[in-house]
Parts: sequence; C-alpha cells; structure tokens
Amino acid sequence: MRVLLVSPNREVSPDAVFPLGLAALAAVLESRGLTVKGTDLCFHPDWRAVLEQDLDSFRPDCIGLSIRNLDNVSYPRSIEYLPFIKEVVQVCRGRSSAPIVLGGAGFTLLPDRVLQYLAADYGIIGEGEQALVDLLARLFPGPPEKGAPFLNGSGPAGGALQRGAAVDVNRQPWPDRKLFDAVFYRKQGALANVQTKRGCPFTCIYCTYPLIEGRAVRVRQPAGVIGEIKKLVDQGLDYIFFVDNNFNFPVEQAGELCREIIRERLPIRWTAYVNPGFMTDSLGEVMKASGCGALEFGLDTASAAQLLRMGKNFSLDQIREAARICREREIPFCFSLLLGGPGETAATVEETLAEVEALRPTAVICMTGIRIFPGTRLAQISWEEGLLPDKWDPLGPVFYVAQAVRDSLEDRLRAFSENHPNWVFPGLGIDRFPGDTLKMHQLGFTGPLWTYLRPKKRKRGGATA
Ligand code: B12
Ligand code: SF4
Repeated sequence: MRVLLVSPNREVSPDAVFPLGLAALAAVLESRGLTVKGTDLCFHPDWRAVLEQDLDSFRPDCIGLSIRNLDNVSYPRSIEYLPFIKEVVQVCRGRSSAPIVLGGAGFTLLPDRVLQYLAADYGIIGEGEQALVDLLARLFPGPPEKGAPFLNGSGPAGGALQRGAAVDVNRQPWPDRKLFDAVFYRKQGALANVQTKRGCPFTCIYCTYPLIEGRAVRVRQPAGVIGEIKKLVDQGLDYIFFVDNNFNFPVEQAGELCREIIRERLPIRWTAYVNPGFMTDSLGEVMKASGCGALEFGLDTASAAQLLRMGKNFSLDQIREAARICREREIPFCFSLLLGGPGETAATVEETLAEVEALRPTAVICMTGIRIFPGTRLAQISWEEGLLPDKWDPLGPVFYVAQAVRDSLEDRLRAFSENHPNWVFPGLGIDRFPGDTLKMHQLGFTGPLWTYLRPKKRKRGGATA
C-alpha cells in the first residue's frame, strides 16, 4: 500500500520548520512494511506542479496531510493558512481518488471545523503514530491489522474523527528524515527538531499545548535521544531545537540528558523553550556545558498579579533567578510575553515592561492579544465577559485583549519599541529582521535570529542612545 504524506506548511518565519510529525509517522508506516513518499511544499515556488507530479507518479492509496499551523496567532496582523491548504486539498482531489486523512497540531485544535472546511475524509486528533496505522488497517483490511477498530461514529462526516492514543515515546522508531530532506532545511537555517518528551501538566489559562499532547508527561530515555542526535550530527545537522513544551521539566531528566550530551561529547549547540520555575544553578551549568546556545522563557507577563491570573506556575522571584542563572553563564535568553490577558491594566503593563527591561534579556518577543481556542479557560472567560458571539466560529481567529488596555496597548508598545531594538512585536509588524528570515540565514546567521538582537547602548547618566 502506498501512502503519500504531504506537508503544506510554507511559513518560513521565524524559521522554516522541518515536518517532524510526518517524519515520525513515516518511520512507523515503513516499519509496518508500507511504501511511503513525502511531498514538501515549503520551498517550491511552483508547489502545484510538484504536488501534481507526485500524485501522478506515486499513485497513492491514501494521502496524509499535516496541518501544523491554522494561523500565526498574532494580533492584529493575523495570517491564516487554511485557505492555502484548501487549495492543496483541491489539487489532491483533482488528481487522485485516494482518501485524504488530516492530522497535526493545528488540526487537533479544531478538528471538526477543519475537517468540514477542507472537506477531507478522515481526521486524527492528537498523536498520529498508532491511530494512522489503525485507520489504514480499517480502510484497507488485510493481515495483520484486520478489523482494527477505527470509525467510532462519534464525529461528524460519518464518524471520521478519531483521537490518537498517547503512544509510548520510548517504543517509537526515530523519525525518518530522509523523506523531507532535512539537510536542505538546515541550509535554509532551520534548526534540527528533536522531541525529548510529550505532554504538559500545567494550566496556563490560554494554552493549547496540553490539548495537543495531553497532560501526562512522557519522557524519552536519554539513550534514544542521544542516538537520534548522533544521526543528525552525522548529516551535519548540529544545531538542535528541542521542541518540548518545557525542556527543563522535569528538571532531573533535563539534567540527565545534558549530562549524557556532555559525556558523549556531542558537537552540538541547542535551544529550547524553558520554564523559569524549574531553572536551577546546577541545571544552568550542565545546559551551558552541553552546548546550550539560547533559551526561550514563556513568561507571558512579569507582573505578579498577572502571573496568577494567567495561571502561570512560577513567581516573579523565579523569573529573576532564571535571568540571573542565564546572565552569569552567558547563555543568551529571550522572554516571550503575552500582553492584554484577563485583568491586564495599564499599570500591570508598565510593571511588566519595567521588570523585563531590568532583567536584561537578550531579546523579548512580545505578543499583544491572545488567540482564543475552544477547550481553554480563556475561552470560558471570554464567554463570561460576552466577548464571543453566540455562534462563535473558532476557525476565524478571535483574540482576547483586556478591556482596560484595548485602546491604549498598541500605542504604548509602539512608543516603547523605539528605544528597545531587542524587543520584537510580531503582531504589530515591529520586527528587527523585516521580511526575509531565509535570507538572514543564507547570509550565515545560525540559531534563533533573536540571539543577534542587541539592546540600545546606555549613555552615561542612564539615558539610552
Ligand atoms: C516547537 C514549536 C515551534 C518552534 C519549531 C522549531 C523547530 N525547528 O521545529 C518555532 C519557535 C520555530 C515555532 C514557530 C511557529 N509556531 Co510553533 N510550535 C512548536 C510546538 C511547541 C511543538 C511542535 C513540534 O515539533 N511537535 C512535535 C511533533 C512530533 O509533533 P506534531 O508535528 O504535532 O506531529 C504529531 C501529531 O500532530 C500528528 N500529526 C502531525 N501531522 C499529521 C498528519 C497526519 C495525516 C496524521 C494522521 C497525524 C499527524 O502525529 C504526529 C506524531 O504524533 C507546538 C505546540 C505543540 N505542543 O504541538 C507549536 C505550534 C505547532 N506552533 C504554532 C504556531 C502558530 C507557530 C507560528 C506560526 C508562530 C509565529 N507566529 O511565529 C510559527 C510557525 C513556524 C513555521 N515555519 O511553521 C501553533 C500551531 C497551531 C495554531 N494556533 O495555528 C502551535 C500548536 C502552538 C500554539 N500556539 O498553539 N513553533
Ligand atoms: S504555557 Fe507552557 S507551562 Fe503553561 S500550559 Fe502551556 S506548555 Fe504548559
């Protein structure tokens, strides 16, 4: 049986992202003896021709389409990706009668609406490894998976939606990166993505990550991660992005992995999302020694009251500690902010700006307004505040911006940005690398581009120059 796995993601900002989810599925399908081909639409100007050619020559029995991004979760400059993906589905329909199966992080957030909008045949919510095997066994019965249960009749489109089982992360084959030319991605500046765990147990009010990966944390054994990295290094892929929700939780396992990287003398640099609540001096030490080139902290806010209201599981003191640990070890670090959440006022915005500035991060990525997704506490709050229309269609992005700052936030941040060149405001179009991130990488900038930002120099007497 032939399965065509299509990655329609053409976004290259802030970086191009290698289709890791599809590579993971490919490895599983191949291990079951299926013939798999990957079609990547990211870099081809004539994507249509590439897709048509693969459909004609490969003649798939089934087409799997990965929907990573619905939109860029940025406000007010929102970009929606689904209209393009609809064109991709139409090209598939025009050239092939194979059933189309949807999956991916973006799909998982709004499965029934996306399935309906794209008029696809099936959709798998969450993890695809086992569920796709089960679906194929059901669609194309034959030994050994004959009769595997799939259609449970509960979703729309004839029960075509299925939640993928949380897989045992230590029993999966490593992603097959041959299918999508990981080396070419590297040349475009993409960092080699490696996942060391799945799941997040925390309860930040807006966050969708636990909806995508579940709340139970499933950590991979270091040996498997190290083996995967070695394979990447052999291909010249030596800058790793650990794509975990919180790389440093649980702290012990993060430390263990870093120590293994050191012990194996892996010649890599790496970056990750980290949580300020779990930074310790000893972890900072092994992070640095294992090649950590940059850390990104999902703060959201640096106002003590807002931290509580946003459901964050760390305190202002822990943020300060995390900044100190990075500064002392000269680890470039970035703070991500989400301003305008429930309870935000002009005063809490000022608290955050002042506090963050004082902690001297290498860079700040500041979002204004928070994309509302069903299933989150923020959606509930938005209902209660009457922000959502009666017939809310979550497909079109709606953003939460607290009433008290709705009219003032943008002007305040635009003024603030003038003296803060190392602060980026994607939703306001204030970005120090305007336009072409690919070109920046081709010019030799490696790693996250924010590591090249610099604060404004201070003049004597404290004024900025
Ligand atoms: C790490 C990360 C990043 C890193 C990636 C670094 C790198 N080099 O890989 C960076 C910082 C670059 C990034 C950027 C962006 N990201 Co991001 N990112 C993530 C994160 C945390 C992990 C993604 C990942 O690699 N997962 C691991 C792989 C193995 O899982 P997977 O791809 O989901 O695949 C599994 C399943 O989804 C499923 N599956 C996948 N495809 C298919 C296909 C079929 C047919 C089937 C059956 C199943 C299936 O099976 C796979 C295996 O189980 C997710 C959140 C999350 N927890 O998912 C957000 C997430 C994917 N990002 C998101 C967004 C929006 C973005 C940006 C647009 C943000 C921005 N404005 O810049 C950009 C887009 C970049 C781009 N070029 O596409 C959203 C997408 C959803 C949405 N709201 O639209 C997410 C879900 C976070 C969120 N806000 O909710 N991101
Ligand atoms: S923001 Fe981070 S810590 Fe909070 S729920 Fe999401 S992934 Fe977990």
